[in-house]
Amino acid sequence: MRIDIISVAPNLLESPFNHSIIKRAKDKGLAEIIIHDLRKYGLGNYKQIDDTQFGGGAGMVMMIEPIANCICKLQSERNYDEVIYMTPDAKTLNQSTANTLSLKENILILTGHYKGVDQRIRDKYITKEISIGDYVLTGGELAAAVLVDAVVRLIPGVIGDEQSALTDSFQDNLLSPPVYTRPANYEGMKVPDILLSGNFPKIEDWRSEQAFKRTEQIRPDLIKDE
Ligand code: 6GU
Repeated sequence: MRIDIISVAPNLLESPFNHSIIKRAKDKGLAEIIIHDLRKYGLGNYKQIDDTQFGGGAGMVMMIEPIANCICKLQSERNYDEVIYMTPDAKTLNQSTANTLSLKENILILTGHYKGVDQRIRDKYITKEISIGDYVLTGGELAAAVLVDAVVRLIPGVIGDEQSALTDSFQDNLLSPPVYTRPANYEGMKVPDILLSGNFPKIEDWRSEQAFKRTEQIRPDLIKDE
């Protein structure tokens, strides 16, 4: 999978993609992530990328031309399955969206800053808008990093133990059950007997039951949404 990200703060995206699982995915050739500095497409000597709002109001708006020029250049080089705009005024990312995106070949992600981008960019180029939650971040970069992490770890071969991505919280709309490792007794706090029993069908039943209980308690909305 190839992921292109357009950003005015490319430095913010360096660290998240150069460690751990995402780095391994890149090293294995399973994911290619390329950051494009929007400033290079800025207008005039000052490389202008934002301007004041029509109609007045505080905050700058990202201009059409630099973004359009950058998107058009990239689209002339390959077809994108989705052109995604990261913005708080969009539907919230969930596991189902991450699963769908993990099957795509080329994704282009635009990250916003300031008051956001001129609406006409959204109307003309954007095929999908994603928020990562009901709060406001300084810019879309960290949100894009969250999206890329959620998607790339699902690409077949990225996580060694294939089973592990499938049993994550949310993969079945349930939170994960509690997990334990050695020691079996820590200062009198014991691991539930069932997990030491070796009875694997019973252990699975217990885990399902715990997952359901936890979801009911903490995120009843996940069960109601079914
Ligand atoms: Cl995608 N961008 C920004 N700036 N803030 C957010 C967000 C995105 N998702 C939640 N908050």
